[in-house]
Amino acid sequence: MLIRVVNPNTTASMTESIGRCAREVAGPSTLVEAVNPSMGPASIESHYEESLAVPGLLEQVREGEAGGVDAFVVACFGDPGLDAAREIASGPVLGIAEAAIHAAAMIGRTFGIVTTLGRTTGRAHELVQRYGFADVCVAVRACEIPVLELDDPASDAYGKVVAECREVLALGADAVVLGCAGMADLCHRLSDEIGAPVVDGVSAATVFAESLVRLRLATGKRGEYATPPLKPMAGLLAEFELGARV
Ligand code: 2AL
Repeated sequence: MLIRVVNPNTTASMTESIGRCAREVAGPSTLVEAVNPSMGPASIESHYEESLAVPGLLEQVREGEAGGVDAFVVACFGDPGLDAAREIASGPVLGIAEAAIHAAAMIGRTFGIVTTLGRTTGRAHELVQRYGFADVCVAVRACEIPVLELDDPASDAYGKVVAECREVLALGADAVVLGCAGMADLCHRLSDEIGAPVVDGVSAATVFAESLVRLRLATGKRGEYATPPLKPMAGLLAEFELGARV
């Protein structure tokens, strides 16, 4: 089975770290390919960047689809372009927020989210609502560290994320959801430190995607997620015309 994990930002070191986390949980007969787009923002922490990350994500989904990928993971906590990716993929496409939120709700009565910048908390609330877990999510907290500084020791990301995880637990959460793909490698250490389950969406989405393929469940293509109609695309987006060269 081939799972393509797409980091929708263009930072290759983050893609490598995401790939390591996904491979750690994938089964022995699953091949995980971690990729990022050729175009787009270096990290995604605003609506502008989220929107501009979507063409590059779709480029990677189209390419993967042509290459026989069985399932895709969108490895950014805003789940950018998830619906659009489902329209052009035949297999399952899972977002990491979607996967983490569902996993957290299965292991706790309540959960909280710890994310990067405060400005991304609105999107996290919106996704919790979309997936139907608004009553289960007790808090969305930000550690105020930009995505690309998470792995800089000078940022003390680990200490700040631990502090926010503890706040979330103090507010009554049974589990903590990590609100950024760049936090994936902190997951087990954090869980040991705070004494509560910490859910990383990259690994949750990888295992869920794998399970759906094994269950022979794919994206329903009869309605909203049907392949979009063919039509001309102008200007910089001309290559995104469906039927055009991938
Ligand atoms: C993210 C993420 O997962 N990747 C990225 O570039 N930005 N999420 C976030 N909350 O900042």
